[in-house]
Amino acid sequence: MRQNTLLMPTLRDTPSDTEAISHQLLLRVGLIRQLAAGVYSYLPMGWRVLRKIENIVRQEMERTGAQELHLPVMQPTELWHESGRYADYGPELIRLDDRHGREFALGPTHEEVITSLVANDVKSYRKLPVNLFQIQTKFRDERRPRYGLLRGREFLMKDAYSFDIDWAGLDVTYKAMFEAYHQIFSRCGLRFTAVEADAGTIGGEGETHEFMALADVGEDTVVTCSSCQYSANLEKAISGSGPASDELTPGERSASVEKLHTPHTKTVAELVTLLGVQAKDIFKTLIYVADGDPIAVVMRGDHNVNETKLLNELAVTTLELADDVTVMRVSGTPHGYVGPVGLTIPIYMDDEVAKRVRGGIVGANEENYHLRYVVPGVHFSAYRQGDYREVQAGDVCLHCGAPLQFDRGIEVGHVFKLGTKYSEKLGAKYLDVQGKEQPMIMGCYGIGISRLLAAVIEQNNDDHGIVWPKQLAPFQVHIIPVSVKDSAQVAIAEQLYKQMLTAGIEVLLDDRDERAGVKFKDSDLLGIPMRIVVGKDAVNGIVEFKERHDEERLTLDQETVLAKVLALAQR
Ligand code: 9G3
Repeated sequence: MRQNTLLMPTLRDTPSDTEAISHQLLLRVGLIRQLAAGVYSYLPMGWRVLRKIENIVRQEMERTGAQELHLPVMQPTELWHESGRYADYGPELIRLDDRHGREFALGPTHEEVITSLVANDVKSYRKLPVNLFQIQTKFRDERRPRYGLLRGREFLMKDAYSFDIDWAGLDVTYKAMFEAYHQIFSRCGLRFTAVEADAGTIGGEGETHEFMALADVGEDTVVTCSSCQYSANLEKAISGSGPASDELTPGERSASVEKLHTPHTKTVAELVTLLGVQAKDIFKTLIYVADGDPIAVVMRGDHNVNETKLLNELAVTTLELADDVTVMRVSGTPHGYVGPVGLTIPIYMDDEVAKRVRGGIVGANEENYHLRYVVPGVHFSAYRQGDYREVQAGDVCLHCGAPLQFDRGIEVGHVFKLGTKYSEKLGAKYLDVQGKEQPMIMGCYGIGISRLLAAVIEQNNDDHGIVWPKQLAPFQVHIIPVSVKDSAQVAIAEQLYKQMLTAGIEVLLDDRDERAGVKFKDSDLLGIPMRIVVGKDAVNGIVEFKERHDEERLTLDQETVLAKVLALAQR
């Protein structure tokens, strides 16, 4: 391709109000332009890379036997009423009325559409399993689109939906997708990890995994064991805690609760200072409102509530910390002095509290007072006990005891075992070999294509611009004649250009009448893996060769540089 007419408007400076490096570079290199918040145009070079990613995804999906199809963006909202999800997403689900007043949603995902399609056209076990995928624009009206392509309101997703006759079949399909995802992200040159994840509102009875691209800008926290394979999203992560404290002596068990005057001591830290105790000897009580009902969570003072775990335990849709009025109403006490003893609302006690058989310090449900030697199960009883704790630095792996490490991750893929959640609601049934009607067992598998483009840039850049993994670079070679007014330079550049085109190399020729400095800066920004500079030595048939990822510059004659490019391009 000749660069003179290429629409690639590079920017010298970092655009304002951009925090993510990928957002800055996508704009500076001229790969995207913003049309509206969270809504982007892909310029030729951006679209060229996106299509390379899509093709890798297509190849690996089709290798598993999945079939590509293409579903509408406009979805009749009747389907969302049928699946029962219409109200789940509120303003995030973009809706419109057509000219006849019929309501449509702009598809944020396609479970309802694909399941109703399969329900109508697949009836027999002989036609299963089937795995259907598309690469389609999705719409989600995020309240706060941010970080460019990392969180947009209109974005490109590969979404696949599998239909099996039973769970064993789904396990086979899920495993095939899992392996295909490893292939896809590896071929994209991404550093990633697959983590156990929380199914969230998508529901479904089975396991789910997320594929996380490791990057500091990532909104997710990935917990990984430093020695065994354990890896989980923090939302779901579990860990080994310290040893259970030993049994109480009879004397200790009979020790009665002691009331402590603790004026103006509302936080764990203040209690630790006032009483000279450790945070783990304190049991803090947090009041939440779950689907409108108040509940209490009792947690060790040095631990934090994992609200995703709590949501799953409660099986509610809304959960938030109670406001002061509610705290006063349910405990008769202001913040900071609430405790479990005498509470009438259901108490959810974390496992780590139950292990503190020697008892702990709790709010006395009286302002400026706490209680000491309160033993779980003796002085208060829990409505439910479980793991509601957020794993934290210093915890050890539950499986092998090694220390856990914490990384930031960008979710670029998410695979789910759905079971019959949609096939029941939308009537996707098949006749089994006995002629009996059975619900299909489903799975769904997403990859954020446009988000993946940004994640690759997050992981592959330096001070001068993008350093593409060679499989994704918009071109393999960049030929730069220093001056298009120098006929010797132009002649060599044109010759090399034609030789590479003939050899099937993807080559970009910078034929612009621009200063050398501008050409080199733009070349560094765009990050093509190999660069050939045709300068003053052109008269002797000598050019300069440099790879984008290192500083070494070679001066080579024409045939040597061609041979080198061909050799590197094949690898
Ligand atoms: C909505 C809106 C936003 C959503 C959803 C529905 C996320 C929604 C979860 C999924 C699950 C999988 C198939 C590909 C892989 C992910 N955000 N999810 O269902 F109406 Cl507004 O999309 N879908």
